[in-house]
Amino acid sequence: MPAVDKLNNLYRQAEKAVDKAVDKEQIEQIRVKYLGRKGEITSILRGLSDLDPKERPAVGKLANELKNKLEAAINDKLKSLKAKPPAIEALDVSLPGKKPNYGKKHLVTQIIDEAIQIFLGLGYRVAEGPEVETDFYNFTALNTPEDHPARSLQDTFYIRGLTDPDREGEPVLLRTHTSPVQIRVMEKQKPPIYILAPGKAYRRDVADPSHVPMFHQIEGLAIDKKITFGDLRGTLEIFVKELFGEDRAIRMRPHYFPFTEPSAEVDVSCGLCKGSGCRLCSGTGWLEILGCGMVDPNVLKYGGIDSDMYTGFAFGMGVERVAVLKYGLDDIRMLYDNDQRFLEQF
Ligand code: 2U9
Repeated sequence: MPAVDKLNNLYRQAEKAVDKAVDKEQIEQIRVKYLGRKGEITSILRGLSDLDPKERPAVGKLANELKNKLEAAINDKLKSLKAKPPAIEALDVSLPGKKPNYGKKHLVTQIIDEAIQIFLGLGYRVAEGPEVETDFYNFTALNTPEDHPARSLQDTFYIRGLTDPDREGEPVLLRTHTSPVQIRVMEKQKPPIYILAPGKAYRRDVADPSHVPMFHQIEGLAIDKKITFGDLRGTLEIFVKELFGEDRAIRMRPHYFPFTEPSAEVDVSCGLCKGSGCRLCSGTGWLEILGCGMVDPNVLKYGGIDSDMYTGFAFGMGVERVAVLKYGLDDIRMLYDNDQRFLEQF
């Protein structure tokens, strides 16, 4: 191909490329390709001496002209790229915005809040107390025998080196239930007492699908004249139906706790199979959710309450367990993995 035609072709290619270029980098690539030290137009200018002497002047003139023209086109393009408004101005403000990722209450907090609302409606108030407790409030005042396994180093987190300033030599520990809160209220307040004690509790359990060493409890205490086991049953029935649904039933089975006598465990009818038996309820039709009983007179005495004048009932439940049963969770630890894809479902 004659050198003049080759030059014209190269220029047309270069011109098209400049036209299409969208940023400085692409322009720079074009400049190097055609006008750089080893660029295609530069090479033709450098190779003039190899051409037929008759062709040289015309090729040399055209090559210089096209080189200048391309330089000018490149400079113009760079200017127009700079002058272009930033992409953000092309934003369509009439489009709906991106939904911000709002936080929400943790499932455990939601269940505690729901329980509080139910019991506020029954005339209870919320009581709180320390998570670092003394042996007296956590065990002794709750009628727990000195040799009870719950007091062992295997089951309870003792705070090494700390002892109760009010009771010489007695250990300080992380409360294993929220019950010491109720003892503290009994000490300060005369009956009638109707309180709900939600909060954290600690036990030396290795985490597995149904245990975590820190968990939450909701406990309740009612002390008044003539409080009966029937009041306890009625209260729990109202609570369970409000929390799980009106179609659910409860049943009570005799049990033993050091702090209540008589004591019972409470089951709710299985919501998955409606009582006929399934995987969730291990074929029984019932799910265990609560423990309860009439407050042992010894416990009333430890709280400074006259057990001849007053009776009371108490109950307790694990909040994480309620979450597992309400939503059929496979593993309690999911509540504390902090995987948002899990947590945001509730
Ligand atoms: C006082 C007197 C009595 C609280 C009670 C239970 C039964 C109970 C368990 C449920 C599952 C603990 O989290 S769990 O492992 N609790 O079964 N708790 S009666 O009784 C009290 C509390 C305070 C002054």
